[in-house]
Amino acid sequence: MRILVLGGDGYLGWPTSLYLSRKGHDVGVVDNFLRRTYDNEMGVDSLVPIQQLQRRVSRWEEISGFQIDTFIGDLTDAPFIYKVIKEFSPQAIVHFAEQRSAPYSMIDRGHAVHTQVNNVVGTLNLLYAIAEIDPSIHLVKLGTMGEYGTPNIDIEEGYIEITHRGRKDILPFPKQPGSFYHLSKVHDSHNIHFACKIWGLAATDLNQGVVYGQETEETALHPDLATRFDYDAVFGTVLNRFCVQAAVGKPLTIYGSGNQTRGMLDIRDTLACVELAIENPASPGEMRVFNQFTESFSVSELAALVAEAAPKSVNIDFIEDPRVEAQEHHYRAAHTKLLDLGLAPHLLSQSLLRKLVVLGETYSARVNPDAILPTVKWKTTKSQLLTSSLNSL
Ligand code: NAD
Ligand code: USQ
Repeated sequence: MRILVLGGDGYLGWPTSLYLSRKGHDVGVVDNFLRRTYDNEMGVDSLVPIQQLQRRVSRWEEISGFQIDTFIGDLTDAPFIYKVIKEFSPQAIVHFAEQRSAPYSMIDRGHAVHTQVNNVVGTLNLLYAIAEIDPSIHLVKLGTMGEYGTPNIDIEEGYIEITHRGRKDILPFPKQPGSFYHLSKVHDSHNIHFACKIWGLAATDLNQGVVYGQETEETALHPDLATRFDYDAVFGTVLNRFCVQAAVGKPLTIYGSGNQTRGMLDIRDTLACVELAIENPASPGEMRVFNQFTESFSVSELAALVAEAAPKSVNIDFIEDPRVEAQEHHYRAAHTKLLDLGLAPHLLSQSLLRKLVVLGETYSARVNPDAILPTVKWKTTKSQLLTSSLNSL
């Protein structure tokens, strides 16, 4: 198939592009290197050195013999994305290309606005481009489990059957996201749902949990093919951070009680899930939702597992939660649809955790110790709010 991967220079987009290319698909990568500019803004860098996109692609072509087309530009630039879709003529589009950090979106007004404009406008441009150029293109969109929040009932896959005052309907599952980033995903989901309804588009919304890991079969073929690995408090995700903290002898940073529970998955399963969604497309007019995670853990459970895997002794610190989030909550989320399509999960293992700690040790000289503790707080003070609103005048 001809598959366009939006955000194909990122943590997940790059290994997905290689994986699909190796499977014999014609892959095109779109990216505007926004993620690399956030590194400059935040004064951090991927733990593992990564090559520029053109270097990565030429190394891949040399090793695999498969070609990957690249298109450098911004999804919020409508003429750009129209041109790419006309030129590449994809049958499926995998959309990873968003600002994906919750803390980044909560820095201040400007970062919240940037996140929502980048994500919501980019996706809206894409929906129009698909509808106007070729409505048969299957859109596979990366959403997030965080769209649901932590309701006191079991979470379903996208939709819930509700009986109200004697009448029954199947409705989108209620959304209670926990950051302006997670909210941008909810806005996207609504826009995609509506576009499927009015234009007959076919879309799969992959409500993905927190991803961990760094290596895939393809990225392991050469150091130039490595994907990024973030450990800092803004872009690093919880388990990846804990492994690097253990590697450099810093205490593991549990926010609050540590009883917050999240759905998680191995990076290799992200690739497999995307492939399953592409191979089994949604029908015209359908917006399907798959909950894309394989296991759930509380933050404290993750810290204990990392401490057990680390070769040296590890301290665990309970620090004040910089976020506003439920720490004691019910968490049981359905995730059977991808398993039904044949997903064979890589469950979290001590051997993988050890490998990630060793990765942290290998690149410990690249760790910026000032980037480990969280600095972004969800609760904005009155004076900050005033400055923010004045800035917008
Ligand atoms: P990432 O930031 O590493 O990759 C995103 C890529 O998209 C970057 O290369 C960035 O430059 C590009 N991009 C962003 N905005 C763009 C725009 N307007 N035009 C063109 N390119 C743009 O993020 P990731 O961790 O690879 O996540 C990919 C997707 O998966 C995101 O949508 C994210 O919300 C979702 N997701 C990630 C995780 C996770 O744990 N990493 C979990 C659940 C969902
Ligand atoms: N946490 C800690 N200590 C840390 C880091 C995080 O206790 O050092 C806690 C957080 O408070 C939170 C949980 O761990 O309760 C998860 O935090 P995270 O930073 O790993 O994940 P999150 O902010 O939710 O975002 C990440 C990705 C995002 C994706 C989301 C999936 O950055 O793109 O959408 O995971 S989900 O969580 O299912 O919404």
